[in-house]
Amino acid sequence: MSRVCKMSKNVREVFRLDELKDDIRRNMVALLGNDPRSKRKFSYYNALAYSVRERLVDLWMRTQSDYYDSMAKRVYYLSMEFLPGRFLMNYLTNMGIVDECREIVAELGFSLEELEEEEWDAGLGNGGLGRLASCYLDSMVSQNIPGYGYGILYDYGIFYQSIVNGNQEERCDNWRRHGCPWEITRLDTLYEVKFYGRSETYYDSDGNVRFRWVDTENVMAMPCDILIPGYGCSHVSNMRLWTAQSSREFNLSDFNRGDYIGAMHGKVMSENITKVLYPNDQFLQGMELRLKQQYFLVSATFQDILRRYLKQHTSLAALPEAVAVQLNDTHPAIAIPELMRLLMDVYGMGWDVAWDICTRTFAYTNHTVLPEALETWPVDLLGRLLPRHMQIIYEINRRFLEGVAATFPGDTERLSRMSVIQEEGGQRVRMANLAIVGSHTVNGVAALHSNILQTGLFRDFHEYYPRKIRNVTNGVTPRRWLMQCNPALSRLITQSIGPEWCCNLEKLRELVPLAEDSAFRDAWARAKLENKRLLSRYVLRKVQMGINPNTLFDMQFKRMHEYKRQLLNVMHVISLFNRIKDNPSADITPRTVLFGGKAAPGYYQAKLIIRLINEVARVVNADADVAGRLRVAFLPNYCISQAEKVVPAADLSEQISTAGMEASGTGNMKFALNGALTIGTLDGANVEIMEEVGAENIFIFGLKAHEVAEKRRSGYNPREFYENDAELRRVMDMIGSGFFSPDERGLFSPVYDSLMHHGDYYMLMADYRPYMEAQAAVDALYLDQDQWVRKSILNAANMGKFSSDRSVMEYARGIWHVEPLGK
Ligand code: Z2T
Repeated sequence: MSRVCKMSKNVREVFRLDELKDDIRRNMVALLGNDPRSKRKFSYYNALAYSVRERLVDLWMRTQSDYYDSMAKRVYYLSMEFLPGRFLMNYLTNMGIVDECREIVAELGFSLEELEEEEWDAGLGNGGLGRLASCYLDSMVSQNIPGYGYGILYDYGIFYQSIVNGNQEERCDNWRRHGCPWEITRLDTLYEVKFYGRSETYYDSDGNVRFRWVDTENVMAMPCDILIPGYGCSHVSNMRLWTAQSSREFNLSDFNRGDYIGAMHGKVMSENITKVLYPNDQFLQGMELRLKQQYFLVSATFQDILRRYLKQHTSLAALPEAVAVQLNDTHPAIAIPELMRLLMDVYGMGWDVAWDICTRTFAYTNHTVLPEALETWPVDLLGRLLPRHMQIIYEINRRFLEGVAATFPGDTERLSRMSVIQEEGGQRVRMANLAIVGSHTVNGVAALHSNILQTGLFRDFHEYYPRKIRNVTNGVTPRRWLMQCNPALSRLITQSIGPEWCCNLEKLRELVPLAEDSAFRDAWARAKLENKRLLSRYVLRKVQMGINPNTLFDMQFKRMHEYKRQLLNVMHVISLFNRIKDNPSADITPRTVLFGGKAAPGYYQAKLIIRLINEVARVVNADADVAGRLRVAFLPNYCISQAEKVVPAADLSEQISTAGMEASGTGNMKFALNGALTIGTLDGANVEIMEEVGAENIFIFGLKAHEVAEKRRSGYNPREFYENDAELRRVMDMIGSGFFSPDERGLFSPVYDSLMHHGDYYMLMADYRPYMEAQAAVDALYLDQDQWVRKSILNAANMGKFSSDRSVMEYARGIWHVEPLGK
C-alpha cells in the first residue's frame, strides 16, 4: 500500500553535501549580511536554512513540471489553519541528511539541536485541525499524490502563552519578526479579491439575464510558498499562503480629494485581513473580519486553481476530472457559492452545468459536533460583505429544498431542519448544510464520529443522501511524530526491523514478537528513559522544577476545553494527594503529572482550570509528605515543538473526553505511537486505538457515547455521585471551599458550581470513580516494569493504522479519485 522508502544512498551527491559548509558561509554573507566569524547561533540557523532550502528548489520545479506534463489531477487542501511547527529538522529528515548535517554543523562549532532551537514555530493554527492539515501535506507529497495546501499567512499565529501567578496571559506571536527563511514570496503575483458592493442584473447579447458584482472594495492577495518535501524527496510540493495587500487604487477618490491620510487608512485597514489567526478552537465568534479572512482565502485560491487549470484546458467542463477540493471543516465553505459565481457570472455557464461541476469538485470534512463550533453567519452580514454569494446561496437552498420536499412530501419540520437558512432568531446561513449540499462527499474523522454524524448531527442529510456521509479516520505522519521527534526509539526500531516502517507503518507489527525478548525490552526502556531525561531537563529550564525520570510520566497536552476534562485529571491528582496525606507511609506509584494547553482568550472556565492546575501544583509540590511521590506541573505555551519533546517522554497518555465529544483526537495517536499507554474513554479514535492495540493494552473507562446521550435524555443528577462517594465529595469540597486558593476562597467556586449546580454537562461526576479505578490499574501495572514495557512495545507496534499515509490514501482512492503519480 505505502511505498517502500528508497532513500537515495547518494544523498551526499544529490544534495551536494560537500558544498554545504561553503554554502552556509556564502549565505551568511550574501543573504544575511553577517560575518561568519561572529558565531551567532541565529545567523547560522538562518544560513543553514537557506542552504537547505536551495537544495530543494530544483526538485520542486521538477515535481511541478511532472504534474503539468502528466496532466495529473490535483488535490487542493483548503484550510484556514496549518500547524507545521518548525521546518528545519523536517526538511533534513525528509531529505535523509540529518546525520550528515549534524557532522557539518559540528565542524562549524554548533550542535544541530541548538540551531534547531533558534527556529520559531509556524503556529498558523489552533490545534488538531491545523496539525492534521500539515500531516496530510507530508503524506500526500511523500506518496506522490499531487496536492497543495492553501491557507493564510497570518502575521500573528496562535498567541504565545505565559503563565503569570498561575494564570494564562496571551502575548502576540510575532513569529516572522526576524524573517522566515522558508518563505518564497511571490511579489509579482497578485490577485484581486472583492468585498461589499452589490449584485447587478444585466442582459447579455443573447438576451439572457446575467449578474455582475459591482461597486466593490478590492484587496489584493499575494502568495507566499513554503516548500513541502516528501520523504525521500522524490517529490517536493508546497503550501501556498496568502497575505493581504492593499490595492493600488484603494480609495482613489480620497486621494483625489486631497485626503491622503484618509486614503492610507483604507489601505492599512485592508491589509488587516491577514493580520491575526482567530484563537478559538471549536467556538464561533462571528466577526466580520473572520468571514473576510475566509472569503479572502477562497477567492485567491480559486483564481489560482482556475489559472493553473486553464493553462492546460480550454473548457471548464472537465474541472472535476482535474481538480479535487477538500474543505477543511466549513471555514472555507464559501468556496461553493464562489465557484458557482465564477462559473456562471465570469465564465457564462448556466446553473445546472455549473452546479454539477461544483458538486463533483468539492468534498467536506467535519471535525466536530459541538454546537458552539458550528458556523452560521447572519444573512445581513454575509449579504452585505458578499451580496452575490448571498443570492447564490438562496438559490442553492431553493433548489435543494424543492428536492427534499419531493422526497418527503409534507414534512415541513424536516425542511426547516435541513434548510441552509436558519430562520429562528434572525436569518443565518448554516455553513455545514451548505457544505453538505455542495459536496459529493462528507466525512467524519473517526469511525465513532462519522457514525454520530450519520445518526445524529446530519441524520436528515444521511437519509436524503445515503452514501454521501462517510468516514476517514485521522492519522499522523510517522516522519515527524516518530522518526524526527524520537531518534532514540527510531534508531532501536530500525535496528530491529529495518527502515521501511517510516513509509509503511504497518511494518511496526514486526515488533510484536520482540515484546517477548527481554533484551529488546531493556533497550526499549532505555530509549524511553533517555527521552524522559531530556524532557526533565527541558522542564527544569522552562519552569525551574526538577522532575524525576524514574517516576510515571502522566501527560495531558491538548487545548484547554471543558469537554476534554482536564478537570477530571486534576480531581484524580487531588485524590492522590489526599491519600498520601492520610497515609504518608503508603506504598504508592510515584507519578509526575504534566499538563499543557492553551485556552481560548475569552474562555473563562478553561482559563480558571489552568489556574486550578497551577494552584494544585503549588500545594502538592510544596508538601513534604508528598515529596518524591507526586509532582504536578503545567508547561506553558504548548506548541508543535514542545509536543516533539513531550510525546516521546510520556508513559501515560490522558485521552479522557466525555464520550461522543472528541471527534477523533490525534495526540492520542502520537503518544501511543511513541510507546505511551493510553488511559481514555471510548471516544473519537480511542475506540479504534483499542481495537488495534487490544483491550488488554489500554486503560478504558467511563460512560460510552450512547450512555452519555441516554443520560442526557433521561435526566442526569451529578449530586447523586457526590453524595455516594466520600472521596469525590472531599475533592469537590476542597475545590469549592478554597483549599487551593487560601487568599481568595471563592476563586474556584465557578468550577465547583459547574459540576454541582449547573448540571455537570460533561459528566465528570459520573466518570470520576471509574477513572479512579482505571488509574489504580495504571499504578499497579507500572510497578511491574516488565509488563509495562511489554505493553508499551505492543502499543507502538500496533499503531500502523494511524499513519496519515493510510488516511491520505483513503481520501485519494475513495474521495479525490487520484492515483499516486508515476506508478
Ligand atoms: C480542531 O482542532 C478540531 C475540530 C474543530 O472543529 C476545530 C478545531 Cl480548531 C471545528 C479538532 C478536533 O477537536 C479533534 O478531535 C480532531 O482530531 C482534530 O480536529 C482533527 O480532525
